[in-house]
Amino acid sequence: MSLILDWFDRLSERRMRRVAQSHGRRSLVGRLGVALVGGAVLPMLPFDRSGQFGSAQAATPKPDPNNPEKCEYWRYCAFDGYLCTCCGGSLTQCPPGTEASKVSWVGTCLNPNDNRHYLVSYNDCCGKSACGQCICNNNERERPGYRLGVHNDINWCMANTSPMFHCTTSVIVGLAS
Ligand code: ABN
Repeated sequence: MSLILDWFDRLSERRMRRVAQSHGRRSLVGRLGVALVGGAVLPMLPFDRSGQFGSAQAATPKPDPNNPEKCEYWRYCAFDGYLCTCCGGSLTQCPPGTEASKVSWVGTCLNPNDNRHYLVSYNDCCGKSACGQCICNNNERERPGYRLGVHNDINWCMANTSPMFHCTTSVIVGLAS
């Protein structure tokens, strides 16, 4: 009988110690210590301050500034309309059946290939309904209507025989001074 009681005593003691270890004062102090040290060390660890995560950067390809069929093309910095390069025309030529607007607006765009600024004339192409392909709206140095020559948000076909707007070309006028 005493053997069984001894065994029961030891078992109870072991259990009680285990409970005391995980819920007692010492364990609380231990956990607090871990939290304090962790809180102090964590901000010292090196981390990416660039604002962009590596994986996100890898997943998003950089826009190509040299593709005239994309809105990111460098000459389109103050463009507003449909790219004529997507509408049967080119960077500088209106599509067949349309004619260049008699008036236009200008933008000043940085060419990343030679790091120089160029004056770009944006001419709407007139005479057909809206092309509807490759819409593009960039507004670098663009100004409201009271600075008409650098305002892009109106139909520049207004002075043509047909005021119908189709798409827009981007012609280099020269180096910006
Ligand atoms: N300059 C392009 C355009 C045409 C019609 C309406 C808004 C903008």
